[in-house]
Amino acid sequence: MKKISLTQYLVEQQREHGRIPGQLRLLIEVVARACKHIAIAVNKGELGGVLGSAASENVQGEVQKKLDIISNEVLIEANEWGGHLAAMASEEMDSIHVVPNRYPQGEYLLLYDPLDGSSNIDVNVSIGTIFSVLRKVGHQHGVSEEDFLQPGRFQAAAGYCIYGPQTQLVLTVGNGVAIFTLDREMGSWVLTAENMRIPEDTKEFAINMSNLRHWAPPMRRYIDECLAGSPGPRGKDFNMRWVASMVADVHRILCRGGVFAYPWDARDPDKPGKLRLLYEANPMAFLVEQAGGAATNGRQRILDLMPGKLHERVSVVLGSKHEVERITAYHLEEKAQAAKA
Ligand code: AHM
Ligand code: MG
Repeated sequence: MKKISLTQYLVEQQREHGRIPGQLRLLIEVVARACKHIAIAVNKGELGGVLGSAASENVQGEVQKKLDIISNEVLIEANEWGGHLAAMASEEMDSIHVVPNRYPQGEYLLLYDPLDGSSNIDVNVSIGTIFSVLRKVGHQHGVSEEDFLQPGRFQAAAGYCIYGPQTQLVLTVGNGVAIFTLDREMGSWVLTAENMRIPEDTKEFAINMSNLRHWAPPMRRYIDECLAGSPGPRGKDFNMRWVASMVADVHRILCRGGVFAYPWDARDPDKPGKLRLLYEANPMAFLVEQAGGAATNGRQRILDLMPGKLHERVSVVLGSKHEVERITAYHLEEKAQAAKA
């Protein structure tokens, strides 16, 4: 079998579909290279002294792991000198990181969660890097946080790297979803799957069930109906999986279908959800839609949401289309009933 490298894939996407201008290709290749570095650190684990917590918190008050910080730095160092970026934003940084004056500024913005699935780092369970690429649309000089506040449908590219039994890069540039597997001996990314399709129906859901008592009634209704199995209203038995690394749960859904939800819950009613719109929900929603699935916040398409701030959180329901539509319909029914009452 002829091996197609990431570079060849990107060159061909540009040639055939005009989708990847030079700066975007460089950006994707640089992110992919940074992910190789992160993969090496992740693989070394205790041998590299990278496990455990750092003595710091991020802007959202979450304790940072050493690998969160290392991964964030690897992505900054890899990306700031190439001339393809104007600025970066990360789950692990309080504010945006503008490309320093000593380097040329490009037209793209890179957003990322450097190491998603932090709670799994120290227990050797799959984790990942999630990224999203926007174009800087304003023509004003300089770059500000407002430039990042664009609905996800404007993403030029998105993807994630999963550090699991295999290290894989999953990418969309708006023309389907492709998977590249890291060939460690060669040090290169090799195309191993293309045109990923998420089945529209599924019997598998992914949700943190321990939060059930805190969910809103539509979410509980959906899960109760799944749990009722074949004698229940759905007429079929469901299976449950929850890795607690979004990359791993989304990856499974991309490969064999399923529905993932991290809904609003009543413990912190003012917080719309746990996951971040710009670093997690948008890139994953873009990938899932490109593979024929759907992604909503329970009421609206994720990719249409207008972010109000950089670290905005959101409820997430994504995966097999018909299940996402069902969960969304349950939420909209409740909203309509509340409006009538
Ligand atoms: P993180 O970015 O701090 O790792 O948090 C995001 C992660 C997701 O990967 C995962 O879906 C979720 O948090 C798991 O949350 P929980 O531990 O509540 O099940
Ligand atoms: Mg995360």
